[in-house]
Amino acid sequence: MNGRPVFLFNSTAERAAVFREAFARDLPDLIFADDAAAVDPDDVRYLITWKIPADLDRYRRLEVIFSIGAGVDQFDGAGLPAGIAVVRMVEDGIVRMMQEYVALSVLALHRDWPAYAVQQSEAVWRPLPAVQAGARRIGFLGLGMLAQAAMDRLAPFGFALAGWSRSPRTIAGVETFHGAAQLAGFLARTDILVCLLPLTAETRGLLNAEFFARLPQGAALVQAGRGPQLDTAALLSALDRGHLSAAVLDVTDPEPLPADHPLWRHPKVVITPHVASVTQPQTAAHAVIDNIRRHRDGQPMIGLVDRARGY
Ligand code: NDP
Ligand code: OXD
Repeated sequence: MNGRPVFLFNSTAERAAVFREAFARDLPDLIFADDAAAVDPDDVRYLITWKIPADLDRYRRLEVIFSIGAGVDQFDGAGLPAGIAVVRMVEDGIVRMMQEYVALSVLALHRDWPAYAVQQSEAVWRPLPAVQAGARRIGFLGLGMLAQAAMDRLAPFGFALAGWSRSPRTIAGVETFHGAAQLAGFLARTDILVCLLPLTAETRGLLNAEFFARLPQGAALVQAGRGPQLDTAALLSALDRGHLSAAVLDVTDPEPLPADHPLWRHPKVVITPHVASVTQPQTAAHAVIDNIRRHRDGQPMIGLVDRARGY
């Protein structure tokens, strides 16, 4: 132990280069390390990583684990020592990219893009009935950082916006629902459903056959939360019966999706490989440095995870 606290970085070399420079400039008293073997484990106070390393118990004086992403479901929260704070990534780059992805997907579904792609593959020139934005009801599962940011982008189009959360929320211009008792009412008024929920014991498998049955005929799905929230067989059945019209999936279970999976070739499904939103190192380094300063000053960190709640 040499006494100087270490910030241990466990992600790509490209991100490490950006973080190293920012830490040298803004937190010079911390040692920035991206090689775990080169530091004394007793000096490590902060760790940033996507997955928890198998040898975490080496770091007996670790105080904070930062997720390199916005989600923390990849950490086995239950297995972490109680005294360690867990912080998810809250940074402008993630927010901006999710705004783009959700706006792109909702507009594509609103304007029947998947159906026109099928028509194009069959050389069919046939206008479909157009619904005006004010008559299109968009519903968000989750009313957190990303959902609210995405709504900000969609609001100027005039869509009818609603969202469902665990606890009651009041958001200007948004019809809000919460809790299990209000889920059915929320789904019944939703034409395009956007899932931006964290993966927890409560949300795993939530999007199942019974859930889809509560959506109106012809509704569509954007799934940008986590793959295990979705019952894929139930989705395929709802699409094949025509109850759902289309789905845009950024997350699947498993990831990557196996080459022979029926989702890949389904004409009503658009798949992207978990790229809706990606941590941007410049803005992320700034956010982590700000949080370390907060932690040192005894201030609450932005994105601190409630470990009992799971997000
Ligand atoms: P937040 O923690 O800010 O918001 C989560 C929202 O989900 C809150 O509104 C919360 O309710 C709600 N929620 C949680 N559990 C339940 C439940 N059981 N029933 C109803 N509502 C619930 O998260 P973010 O917006 O930052 O991120 C959401 C998720 O997006 C991440 O956890 C991750 O899984 C996913 N993500 C996906 C990415 C991608 O590229 N596809 C990139 C980044 C994130 P309440 O308001 O009451 O707390
Ligand atoms: C994240 C993600 O959680 O990329 O940031 O899914």
